[in-house]
Amino acid sequence: MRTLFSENILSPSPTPVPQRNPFELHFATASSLSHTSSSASTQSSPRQHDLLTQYLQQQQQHDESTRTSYESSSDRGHHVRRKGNPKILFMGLKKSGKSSVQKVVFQKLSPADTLFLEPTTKVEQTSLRTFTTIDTAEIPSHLTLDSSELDHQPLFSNAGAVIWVLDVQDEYLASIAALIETAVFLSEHYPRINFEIFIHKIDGLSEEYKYDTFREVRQRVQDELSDLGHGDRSVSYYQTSIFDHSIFEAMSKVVQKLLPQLPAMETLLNKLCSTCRIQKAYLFDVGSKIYVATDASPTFLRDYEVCSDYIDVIVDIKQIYGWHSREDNEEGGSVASGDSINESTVTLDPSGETYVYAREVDEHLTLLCVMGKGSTIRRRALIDYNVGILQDALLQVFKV
Ligand SMILES: Nc1nc2c(ncn2[C@@H]2O[C@H](COP(=O)(O)OP(=O)(O)OP(=O)(O)O)[C@@H](O)[C@H]2O)c(=O)[nH]1
Ligand SMILES: [Mg+2]
Repeated sequence: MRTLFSENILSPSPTPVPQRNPFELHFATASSLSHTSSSASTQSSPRQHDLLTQYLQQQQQHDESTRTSYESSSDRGHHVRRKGNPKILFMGLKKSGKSSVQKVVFQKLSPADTLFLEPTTKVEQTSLRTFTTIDTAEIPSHLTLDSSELDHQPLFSNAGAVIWVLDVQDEYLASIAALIETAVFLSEHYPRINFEIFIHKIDGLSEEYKYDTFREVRQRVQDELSDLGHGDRSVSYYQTSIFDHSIFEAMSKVVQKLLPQLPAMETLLNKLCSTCRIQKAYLFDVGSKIYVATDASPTFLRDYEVCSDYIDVIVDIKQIYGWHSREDNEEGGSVASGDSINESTVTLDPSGETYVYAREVDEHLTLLCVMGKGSTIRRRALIDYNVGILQDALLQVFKV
């Protein structure tokens, strides 16, 4: 399995410091482990832990030293590190779908039930406790930016992203005019806020019309921003619908840009994928089904869909039966709860060579790996062990 990008591209530094691969450490001792069962995955020697800690410290120092050059050289908005929780503001015209998006993604409302949502009349703020706390706020369409009722400072000063929800099933030229006003306002007053456009309700369009609409909206926005002297404003576009996986994928990408832990998580997943020949790895937030990080190999919607459906199955089974921790299983043994391994696999083809491997990292995060051909059962002990190392590293990343 090869990764798409070299480490040099992933790293913002022009001369990246060579990094030790934490997953290679145990291969030296792999022969002694290959006969052990998956329980080996949470046991590692103090020396390995030391090396892993060393690796993480190097990573943090490296991140610190490159932060300044990265931010100044990149487009405004991308991967800007912020203190505090990610905060996302939803804006858009009336009935464009702002409340629906939030409720479907973060509150598990069924898409069909969004029909009965009441119109939003005042700024509604919500705080969601997932793997981290995500703050969201919906700004009702009647509160324009020049309205005296709208107090910008508390809303925008600590926001990470503004999502403009544009309803493509409606006359969208008025929405484009309003979003340009917002983009210009943000450029002038809050240039560090990411501006994201959800070209929303695409479920009602034919394939061909979907693409044409996407292209037209993007072209108009870019032209108008250039005419107003804000052509360098970085704007991201997503085609979304609450009736399929597209809304979760788009929201994943928006949230990822606000996570200071993203570079560390991506590096760890890349190393894991290249070492264990994993086709694609996702780190999912189970509650919302958004993925908080993935490796650098190309993302296919199908992989994401399979993993996302698998998360549903895991959650359902968990709700019915619960997880049996080793603590429950071992008679009288006092095993720390962190030592229990919650993992499962589902096979995608009759040969059993292609399968999805799931492993719970903590109560919120689950790692899902799409295993390609060649990941036979004989490699499972190594994969389990590697994933155990990754799990420890991720827990440290979130602790820092
Ligand atoms: N077809 C389709 N309809 C959607 C989608 N998202 C939302 N809707 C519908 O759009 C309507 C308006 O949704 P809301 O979420 O209330 O929109 P809003 O922007 O919050 O509306 P206000 O708060 O009144 O400004 C509802 O009937 C939803 O069912 C979508 O992706 N596809
Ligand atoms: Mg609303």
